[in-house]
Amino acid sequence: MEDGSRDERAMRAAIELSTAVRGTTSPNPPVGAVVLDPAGRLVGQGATQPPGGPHAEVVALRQAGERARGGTVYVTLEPCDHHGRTPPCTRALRDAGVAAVRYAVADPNPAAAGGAATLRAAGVDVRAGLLAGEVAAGPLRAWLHFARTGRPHVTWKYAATLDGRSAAADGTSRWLSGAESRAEVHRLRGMVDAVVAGIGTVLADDPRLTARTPDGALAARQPLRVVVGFGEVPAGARVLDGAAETLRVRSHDPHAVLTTLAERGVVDVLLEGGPRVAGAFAAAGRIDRILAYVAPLLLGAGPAALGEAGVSTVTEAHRWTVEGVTMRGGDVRISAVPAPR
Ligand code: AOF
Ligand code: ZN
Repeated sequence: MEDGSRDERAMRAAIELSTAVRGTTSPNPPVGAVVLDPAGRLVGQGATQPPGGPHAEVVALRQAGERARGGTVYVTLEPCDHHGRTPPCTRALRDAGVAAVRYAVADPNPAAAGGAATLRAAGVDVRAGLLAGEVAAGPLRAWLHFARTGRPHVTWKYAATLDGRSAAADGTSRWLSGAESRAEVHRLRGMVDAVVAGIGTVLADDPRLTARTPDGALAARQPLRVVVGFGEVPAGARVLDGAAETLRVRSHDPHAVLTTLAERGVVDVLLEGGPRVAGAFAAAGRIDRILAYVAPLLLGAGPAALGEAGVSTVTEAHRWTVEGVTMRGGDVRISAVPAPR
C-alpha cells in the first residue's frame, strides 16, 4: 500500500470519529484517533469522551491493546502533555510502545501543548500537519477559535430568498428553504453546543430550536436552547416544551451573551436570528462564520435577515470572504468567513 494514501485514509477515519462526537465534549475538543499495527491493520479507534473521561488516543489504545506496539497512531490534535482531568496522552502513547504518531493540528492550549517534543524525545517518530486544513476548518474549528480567543465560535445561519428577504410582508417565514437545507440545519443543531435566538423570533415564529430528523422525531442529542433579549417568553412557547434545556439570557449584548455561554462551557454556537440579534452580533464583530441558504423564491417585500449592524454607508460594509458555495437541493448554500483585514 502506498504510504501517502494510507496516511490520509487513516486520518480521514480519525476525522469521522471526531465529527461523530461533536457537541458532546465541550469545553474539550472533539478529537478522533485511530491505531494501525505495524502491518498497517486498523486495530483501534477512539474519540474524546465527555469532560473528565478519557481522550481519543487513550480510547483507541485501549481497544488496540498489545497490537499497538510498534504501530502508528493517527490523531486530529497534537497529543496532550499535561495532567489535566486525565493523565497525559503522551504517557499512554509511550507506555503502549507505538513507533509513530501523525497528528493534524498543534494544541494551542499552553497547558496541554508540548506533546510532539515529548514524544520525539522518547524516540517516537512524530509528524504534524496531515490533513491539518480539513481538521482546522471542520471538527476542530470552533474549539480552536475558543482556545485562541476564550470566546465561543458563532455561526450565523439564515435563510433568504433570491431577492434577499427572510420573511414575507405578513411576517410568514416557514418553509422558505427546501427540505435538504432544513435537514442540514437540524444535523447542525445536533452538533453544536447551543442554539441562540432572540425573544423577537420566539414571539413571532414560536420556533422549537431542537434538532429533529426529517420525520420530525427528536434527534439523540439536543443543543442548549438560548433565548436572548428582554421580555417574557410566553408560558406556552415551544422553546419551553421540555424537549431540551432552555436558557434565558436577559441581554442583547453579544459580549454579555457569549461570556455567559463560555462560563457554561459552550464552545460552538449556532445563531439563528432574528434580524435584531444578528445585527447586534455583526456590529460587535462576533460572527465567525455565515451559513446562508438562498432559496430560489421572490417575495418583493418583507424584512432582510440582518437588522441594523452599525453601517450607514457602503464604505462601512462588513467584508466577508466566501469559502464555499454548494447546492442543497434547489437552494444555494454559501459559507463565508470574515475577510482578512
Ligand atoms: C488529546 N486528546 O482527545 C483531547 C485533548 O481536562 P483534560 O485532562 O480532559 O484536558 C483537556 C485538554 O486536553 C484540552 O484543553 C486540550 O488541550 C486537550 N484535549 N488532547 O490529546 C484528546 N480532547
Ligand atoms: Zn490527551
